[in-house]
Amino acid sequence: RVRFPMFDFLQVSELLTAEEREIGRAARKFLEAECLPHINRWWENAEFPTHLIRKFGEMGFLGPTIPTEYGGLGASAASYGLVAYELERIDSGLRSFCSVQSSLVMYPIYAFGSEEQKREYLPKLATGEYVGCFGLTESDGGSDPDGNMKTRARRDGDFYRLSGSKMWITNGNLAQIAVIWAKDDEGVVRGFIVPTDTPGFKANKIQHKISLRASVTSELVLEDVRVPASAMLPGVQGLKGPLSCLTQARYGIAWGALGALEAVYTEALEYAKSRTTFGSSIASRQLVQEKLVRMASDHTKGLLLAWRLAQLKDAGKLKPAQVSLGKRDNVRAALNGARAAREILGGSGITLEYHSIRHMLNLETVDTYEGTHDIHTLILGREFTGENALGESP
Ligand code: TGC
Ligand code: FAD
Repeated sequence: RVRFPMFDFLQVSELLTAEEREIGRAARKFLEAECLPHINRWWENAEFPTHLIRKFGEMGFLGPTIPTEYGGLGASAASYGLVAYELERIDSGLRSFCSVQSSLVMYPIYAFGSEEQKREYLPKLATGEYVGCFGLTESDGGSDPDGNMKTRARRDGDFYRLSGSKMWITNGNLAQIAVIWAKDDEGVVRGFIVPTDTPGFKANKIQHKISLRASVTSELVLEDVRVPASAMLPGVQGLKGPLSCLTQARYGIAWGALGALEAVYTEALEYAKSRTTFGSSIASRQLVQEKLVRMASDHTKGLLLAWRLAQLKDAGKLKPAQVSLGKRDNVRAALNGARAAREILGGSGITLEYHSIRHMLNLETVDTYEGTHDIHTLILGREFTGENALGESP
């Protein structure tokens, strides 16, 4: 049996189907050829490889779980997870691009859109002809999207007029369409598909990031943006609309972070074996081995967790709090692993000759977006105790 080539101490690959392993293997081959040799330069220059968007579509990275009739692969949850894993093994920014497109733009259109919206947008998003972005967060505080949502959608005959602004929006300056969450005249959260060339819509690229540099992040400004009422997603209302999308993306991140952890573990292990101090390799030192064992152990447990989430997801039994556990713990394990790998690399670890510090800096964002580490702690605290320590939204 051909094993999927990820670091896999407990042979989780044996739990995958042949098709899932093949999807993972193909993704790794493509990304090692097309992205790995260039990623440090793209990151240093704050460039996203826009020339690869169509190829991501051809590879099935955009909406893999969306049914084939709408342009997706109709693939399993584990396949989607493995694609996220392989993308983030190269860079969290590449995974972010695909997470937003698949989970935050294609998913809400598929789950909550009209048949017309699905037919109009999903095939174009699947090929990469269209890029989408997802506007939930506002500048006053992303952790409480309901309490802090000032963007309004006012009904005007057969139209809505959207006014407000969104902050920290991945793909904002690349997008042809934005899924914008706004409160209607009754104060109910609704989702709108907004073409970004609509008059009054503006995207301003956020500069000077020292994390997720190979990803485009933007502020969106909506000044009386007029869209037909048919641009509204009819199938959902309230905060559970955007939060359901986040559950999809957080699930992918639980897998993706392990790709970054594999990358830094492998780099640190190879470096440790080849570096000699005081007459022998640093890999022979107990302090270095402790760091490597912690990384490998966290990866092993995280992979079992991610695989179990995939099973529950395909069975339709996955609960949001279970996804919070995967996102919270796997991302923090990867961030701690990247810090340890950077330390094992010594002075060399602070340069872009190696990959660990780039992963480490990226993972600071991943630990923050899609619900911060502490917000997921409080979601889990609420689940386990029945007590809400998040505080009430006004
Ligand atoms: P709460 O009362 O908990 O829930 C309101 C309604 O929503 C339902 N719900 C969920 N549904 C699906 N999935 C989830 N994860 C859900 N969580 C809650 C809930 O059942 C309820 O439904 P109903 O029918 O009773 O109305 O609302 P709350 O205001 O107390 O929520 C608090 C909290 C912390 C859970 C929530 O606001 C939260 O998750 N905050 C963090 C915000 C966040 O993660 N933002 C991410 C923005 S997007 C992003 O970061 C993209 S990065 C992309 C990339 O580049 O990869
Ligand atoms: P705040 O909510 O202001 O939180 C600040 C601190 O307070 C955090 O440490 C938090 O854990 C803590 N805190 C907050 N509330 C509590 C509480 N009740 N108890 C204890 N501690 C608390 N958003 C989108 O909508 N779409 C995107 O595409 C997108 N992409 C992003 C890309 C990047 C690079 C970044 C950095 C962010 C992106 N985000 C996006 C926004 C992201 O989801 C938010 O940054 C995140 O939800 C946190 O919101 P905040 O930054 O406003 O921090």
